[in-house]
Amino acid sequence: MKNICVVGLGYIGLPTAAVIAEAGYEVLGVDINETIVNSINRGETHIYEPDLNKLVKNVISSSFLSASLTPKEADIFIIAVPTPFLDKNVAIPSPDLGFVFSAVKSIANVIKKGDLIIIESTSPVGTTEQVLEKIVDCSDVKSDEIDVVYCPERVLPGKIIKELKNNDRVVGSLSNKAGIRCKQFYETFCSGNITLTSSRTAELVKLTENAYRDTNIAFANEISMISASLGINPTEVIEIANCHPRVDILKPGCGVGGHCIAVDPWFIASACPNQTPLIQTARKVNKEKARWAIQEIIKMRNSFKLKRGEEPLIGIFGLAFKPNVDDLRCSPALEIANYLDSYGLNLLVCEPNIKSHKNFKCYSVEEVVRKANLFAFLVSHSAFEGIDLRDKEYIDLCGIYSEK
Ligand code: SAJ
Repeated sequence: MKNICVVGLGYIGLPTAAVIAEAGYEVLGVDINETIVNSINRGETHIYEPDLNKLVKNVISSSFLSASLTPKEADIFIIAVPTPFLDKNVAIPSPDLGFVFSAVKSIANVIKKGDLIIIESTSPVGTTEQVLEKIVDCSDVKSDEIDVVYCPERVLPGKIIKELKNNDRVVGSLSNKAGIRCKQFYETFCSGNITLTSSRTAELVKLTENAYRDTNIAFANEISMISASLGINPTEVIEIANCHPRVDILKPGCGVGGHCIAVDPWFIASACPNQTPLIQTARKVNKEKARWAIQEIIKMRNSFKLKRGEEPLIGIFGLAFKPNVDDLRCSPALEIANYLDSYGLNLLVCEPNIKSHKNFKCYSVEEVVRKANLFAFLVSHSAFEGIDLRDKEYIDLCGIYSEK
């Protein structure tokens, strides 16, 4: 049986390492964070993801998975490190491949002839070719002695384990032989179809998937702002429009967050700034949606203050970047709550998926409903479904509570 080394034990790397270990491979997971490495070796997980905890416990106790700060020799290396962008404060941010290249450097002295190196990190077009060059530069192997392929992760947080085992995959390679090798490996733990193509095509495929979703959500967000200014319920508009057999609009929300959909479209735009007006506008519309949400909440508070002559207590439902996760990374809901807090509004925050937050005390649904005067729904967590707010004033920014 082959030895596998997975570099990066975050939201993608750890579940991937655990699923591969469950399939019977001996897996070494590598991370630069000692706390994470130690906790995994105790069979504990540092992220919340359904079924992950139990799986990690099992594969650690059966010794199919172990974690380390340094890589060891292996037959297959999987790179699953973040690819953020460089400078957020420019019109078109460009990708930061720093983590990918330092992962490559960290494995360079253990790579040997015949190894397969798989990049799972979402990457701009041309990365696979650059990774091969880097490996050749900083190791003893020649370019025709190893196989470097791109097989982007496609899993949805909240469903990672299931999707790792079942989703279709795309493998992009620099040679047909490398692609077939990678496909044969994934087929041993993934039941989805595996399509082979060139590395550059696969790189653009992954970015296209996320840019498509961002654009669809931007359209939904634009429709929601149009509906609000016309006094029409956006949820009802989209639900009815989606009854048409060729219309499939996603849900409007308080903005688009996380480390994928809000980042990856820029990897296309920075490569082709003049050919991406739609992709760039979608990003702008989705960013604007959070600012619009802030203004709507402030308007609701101002009219309460005008009517009652007192400062209202505003119940904020949700801080996470999307429904039913505990992940606050790049969360528009958190950004909105932080802004309103610094603006001086009195907030009562409810985020049922986390225990505490450095800026906010987290209250239960019942407490917020009992104490607050006004309510803003930012994230459609299932814990918020069916809350009885009859006769109460609220704003639904995530389509969970809209009356028809
Ligand atoms: N959102 C909406 N309306 C929707 C759907 C999502 O406002 O109808 C918002 C969410 O609230 C969130 C953001 O968009 O703030 C992103 O959430 P998401 O569930 O759309 O996507 P991610 O970022 O969790 O995962 C995406 C997925 N990509 C696609 O569905 C094309 C996933 O399959 C990828 O693996 C992941 O990006 C990634 O890592 O690239």
